[in-house]
Amino acid sequence: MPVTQNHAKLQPVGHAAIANKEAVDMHRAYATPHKRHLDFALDDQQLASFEENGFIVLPGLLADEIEDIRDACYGLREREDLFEANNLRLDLADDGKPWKIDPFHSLDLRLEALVRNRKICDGLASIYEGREPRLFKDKLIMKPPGGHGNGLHQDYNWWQGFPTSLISVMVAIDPADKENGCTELFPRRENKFLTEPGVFGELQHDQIDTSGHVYVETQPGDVAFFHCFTPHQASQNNSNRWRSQIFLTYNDSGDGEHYQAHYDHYRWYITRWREQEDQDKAFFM
Ligand SMILES: O=C(O)CCC(=O)C(=O)O
Repeated sequence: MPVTQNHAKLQPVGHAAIANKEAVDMHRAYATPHKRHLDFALDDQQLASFEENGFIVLPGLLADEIEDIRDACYGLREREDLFEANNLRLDLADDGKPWKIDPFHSLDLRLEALVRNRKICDGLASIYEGREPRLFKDKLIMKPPGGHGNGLHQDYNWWQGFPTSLISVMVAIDPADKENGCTELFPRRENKFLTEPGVFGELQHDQIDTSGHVYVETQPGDVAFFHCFTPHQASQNNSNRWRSQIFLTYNDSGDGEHYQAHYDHYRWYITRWREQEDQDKAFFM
């Protein structure tokens, strides 16, 4: 069984494309009149590692907070009001168990707070030269036993036309390992978009340098940051355990606000991908 579905025929729409680098630099200068102290900034070695590989793993970063976050995430599985065929937030596995909720953070105050957690935001701000991150997308991938994985891709494939400052923050809720389909990251050797512009599609393994591939085996509260050009994949869950992970994606606030535009785009492509016959009945709830 293929690990993912083929979306190659879908054409993305570029919202808010920022073509002019000079304009972006000027906007960033205005967006950051002064630098704040960042209590949880990445250190120089971590920043250099992120710059070199396009990802960094931060074991235990949210170990103190994870119990509350996990309770909130597990609570969403019990929310019967969410489980409606036309609810675009939900993505179900073949057996009807929840595979993903996207977006999810607004469903619980503890998850709303996570989006603003300073350990996450300061770490990102240190990558963004002191500028605050802005939330762009938030999803909870629960990957139940038997749930499918994701083929090799760069996230920017889905976000073409949006700023290239996008970085995803993965927060481990359940223990993750090779058996239940942990996230796998490949160092970003080339800081660029590698597939055909304007087309949704995965990467082939021979398109990238696969050396340095990492299975991100995690304990609850471990965190990883990875850039939108960083190739990654995850295999099917071949265990009888769930593999819940949060993915929060942010852009550099110097690049503006794109959350709503992203979800407009997302709504557009998932209704076509799911062949939703009656568009008016689809909703985010
Ligand atoms: O579930 C994972 O580990 C990876 C998810 C992923 O690749 C994605 O959502 O883009």
